[in-house]
Amino acid sequence: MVKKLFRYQLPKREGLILQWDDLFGEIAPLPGFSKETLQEAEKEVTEWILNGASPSLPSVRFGIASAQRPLQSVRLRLCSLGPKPGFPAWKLKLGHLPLQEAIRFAKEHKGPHVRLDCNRAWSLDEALEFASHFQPGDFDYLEEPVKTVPELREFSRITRFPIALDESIDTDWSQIPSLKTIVVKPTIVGGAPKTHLNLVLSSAYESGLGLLHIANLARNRLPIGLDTVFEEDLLAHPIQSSAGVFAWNKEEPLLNMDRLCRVL
Ligand code: OSB
Ligand code: MG
Repeated sequence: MVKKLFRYQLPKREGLILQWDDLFGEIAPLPGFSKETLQEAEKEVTEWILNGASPSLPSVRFGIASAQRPLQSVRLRLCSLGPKPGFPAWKLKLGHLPLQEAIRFAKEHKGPHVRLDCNRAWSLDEALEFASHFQPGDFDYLEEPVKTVPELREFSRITRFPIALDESIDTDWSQIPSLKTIVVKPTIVGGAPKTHLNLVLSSAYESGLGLLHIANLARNRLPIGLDTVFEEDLLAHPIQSSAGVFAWNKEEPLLNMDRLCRVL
């Protein structure tokens, strides 16, 4: 049982690659979203390799589980980041826009295939003002409109807008009456939970290796949130993500090993 640890640095991302015999997993906490830092993750996976200490950090649990699963070829419906013709679903990021611009942008692109994401940017009043311009059926769902869970419960109760949880996944789901979808980032939460609600798997800007492991976890036909493929990547055979499809054919070798720097 050979275990090796590598570091990678891409123009827009850094992380760790764990090799276990001939399988690979990615450990790449995302600053601002993960509770752990890359340094903490490296320390924990190193202790797991050297002493078998059981891992607790989400990114480390996802990476170790990944390094025990052979990757399969995938072909999945893909949700685009931004309005892109031909994709079966669109994610529109609203949180960085002034409220009136967010309303204008959402009016321009409304439709049952449109997922809105605010990343908890709004106050309850701002979210209610936004909702007053729309009907609950105008979009697939609204992800994380407000800053706190009590505000989210109020927003859901008042507007009945279909809601998706992402950052607030650890709350009591039964408190959100119009909850429709759970967005799961395996790097952030450690794996994919079981639920009867709609489960949408999503990237935390992993390299292609992490994206493929997430794609391999998909168990439904909902367009997957993996429209974050880097131009410069670790995969020897790139992911084809165009025309609304995320596709990859299993071929050796898996990785460009010269992009990795061994640390253990
Ligand atoms: O807000 O859901 C987010 C990626 C990294 C960090 C946060 C988010 C995202 C994405 C990924 O939106 C793409 C997607 O989920 O469709
Ligand atoms: Mg989100």
